Amino acid sequence: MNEPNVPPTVSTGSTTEDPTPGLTRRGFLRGAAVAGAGLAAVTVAACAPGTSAGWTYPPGGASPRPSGEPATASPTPAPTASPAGPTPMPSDQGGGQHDDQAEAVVKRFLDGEWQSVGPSGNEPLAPTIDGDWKVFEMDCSPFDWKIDAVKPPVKAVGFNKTWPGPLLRVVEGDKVRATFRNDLDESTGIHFHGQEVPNAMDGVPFVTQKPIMPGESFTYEFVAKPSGSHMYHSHHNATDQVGRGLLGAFIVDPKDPTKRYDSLYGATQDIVWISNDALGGFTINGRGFPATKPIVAQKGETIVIRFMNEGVMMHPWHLHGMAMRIVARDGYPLGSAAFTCDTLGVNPGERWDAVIECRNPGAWAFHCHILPHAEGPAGMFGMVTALVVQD
Ligand SMILES: [Cu+2]
Repeated sequence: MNEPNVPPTVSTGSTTEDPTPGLTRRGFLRGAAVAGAGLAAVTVAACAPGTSAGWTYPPGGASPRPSGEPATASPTPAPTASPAGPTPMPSDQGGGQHDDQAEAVVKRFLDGEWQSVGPSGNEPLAPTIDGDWKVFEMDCSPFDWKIDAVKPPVKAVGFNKTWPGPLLRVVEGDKVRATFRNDLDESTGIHFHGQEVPNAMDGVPFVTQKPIMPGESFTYEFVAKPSGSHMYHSHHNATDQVGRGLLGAFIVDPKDPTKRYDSLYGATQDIVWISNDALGGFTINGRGFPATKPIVAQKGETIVIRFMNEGVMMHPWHLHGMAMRIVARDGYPLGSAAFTCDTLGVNPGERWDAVIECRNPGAWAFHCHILPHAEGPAGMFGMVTALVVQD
């Protein structure tokens, strides 16, 4: 059942075994241009600083070598350097086939594969209003879901046929009525993870309710509290059902507007990042690299990322180039215990809110640092995306 994107083999490390260490091919790309994805051309920066050989990507592509820069940064003639840019290192010149594969998969990412794969999850679902209730109506149903553009679709289950399901957003104190119609061929039950609901609304079959049988509906009613980053997901046969996508984000904004992230931190983007690690391998918001969506910000912009782990193992999220300020755990503000880091471990069931000041221009890898979840002999896969900071 657990089929990672590629076998969990540790990378042989093309970035560290560069036979020409005087070159700048440390890190994963340099001087790249992002095509598609609605992104302007940006520089893709390596994780290690160094002199730039001014690579362009794709070779001969849109991002010209800065004038005056030598084609190589090393006095040693380099087999990889050419006036055309980052020519893949052919096998007979020591690079090996993994370089070609690694470059090809990054190109798919830079070409905006996430846009062509199909509908995205986490789309906001506006409630209908019934008196003082905010009403959400969803189905639980099976569907085919593409993890990326190449792999065959997986047999997913989810809310309203996306993985993650719709993003539900309310304000602390709102009366919430959420009805789930079960269109699966098995029973289910839905739990609002992190909410202080009445016991009968907790969604655990045989503990607080009968299972929702195929063809039936069940309505959960509660007052939204506490505020913060929460989730809703199956709590029945959950290893399989949540592992296949029956999950979504439930955001409760603080009643006091001055406590919200746009007011507190001037955040202009509020990004939900739900990881999973079962069906479809290692995914971010239901997609594996190179079909993960890049985060694009302007230099000086402040963004918020809400990490949520719906998988069965911990994932340490590592951002290159900038630090993250961690301001809340499981929806609870950390206050004076807020801390700064560049790698944040997120355990199953946890939510952590990170504030990032996008002050360092470039395209920065942003990935799980359990390396078998992110990079293998055929390049990067799975839990990888990029934070693109445009100057
Ligand atoms: Cu991981």
